[in-house]
Amino acid sequence: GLGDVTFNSFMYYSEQMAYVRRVAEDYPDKASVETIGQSYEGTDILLLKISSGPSETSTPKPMIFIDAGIHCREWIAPPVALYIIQQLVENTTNAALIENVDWAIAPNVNPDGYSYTQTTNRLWRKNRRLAEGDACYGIDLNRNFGYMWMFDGASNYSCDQTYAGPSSFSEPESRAIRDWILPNKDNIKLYLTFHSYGEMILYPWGYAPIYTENADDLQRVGELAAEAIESSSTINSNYTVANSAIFLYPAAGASDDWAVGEAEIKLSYTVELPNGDAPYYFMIPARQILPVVQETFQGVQAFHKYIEEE
Ligand code: ING
Ligand code: ZN
Repeated sequence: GLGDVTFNSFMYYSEQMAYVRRVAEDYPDKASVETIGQSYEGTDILLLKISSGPSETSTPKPMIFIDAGIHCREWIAPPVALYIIQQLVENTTNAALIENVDWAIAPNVNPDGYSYTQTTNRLWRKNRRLAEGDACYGIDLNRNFGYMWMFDGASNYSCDQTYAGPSSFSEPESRAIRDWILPNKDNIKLYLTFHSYGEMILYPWGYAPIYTENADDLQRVGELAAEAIESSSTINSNYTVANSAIFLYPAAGASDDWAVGEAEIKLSYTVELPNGDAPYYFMIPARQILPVVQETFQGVQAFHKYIEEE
């Protein structure tokens, strides 16, 4: 029915958001929904805030921020975010996970693109805006964030998959993330953005093959999450934890770089979830949703454990 979540099939955007709204309605003492912006086509982008209540000390609770769906063809990412919501809010055996840590989860931040992948082009990556004077539709939201924008690994040509847009934060979808994080940045201790594919936990910098000063921490904490995923995996997942520019390729304007460089969130990762079997890499079959969301939640719990104990 309306407001149900399923991990046996891929949901429509409207169904995903109906679930988010239903959770907020059913659990008003620990979940609240916020509209963080509108997509270019005018669809609300929602975030679910999960909190068991205000801190009882003078320091506010640490917060974990999660987004998914920046790249709309990476269909496995929004279910991972929705499963985290379900487990944190609806599974009372997980009450400890929201006791001392707040969560902010935006499960699908590119609704226009997501709808387009369902109706027209399954492999669309970008958003769906045609910027003034451009030949082609779509800005790569993961090249549009405003830290070292266009430095490397991003295109200024609109028809390219990695088109960074006419300027940094030219897109309402990337602005929505920015504008929610900035006022909350002092509380946010971990930024996670879910993508696919490749089974990688990547950390900044992405704009150039340079390590941050806390790269050892990023590597170590990432490995804790990778181990938690792998040891619970029923699909033989095998994660690599690495600096994204060194291990993968340089790419400026990604959200994880911005989270560190501008929002000063020390721990920031792009999680590249598992793929479907060749040649359907982005087109992961629906039967793989449940094993992926379950094992990924183990990794999220490892991240949470580190944040709580820090
Ligand atoms: N991969 C990422 C991309 O945006 C990435 C890789 C991660 C680049 C972090 C830069 C920083 O290209 C996918 N699959 O989207
Ligand atoms: Zn991606």
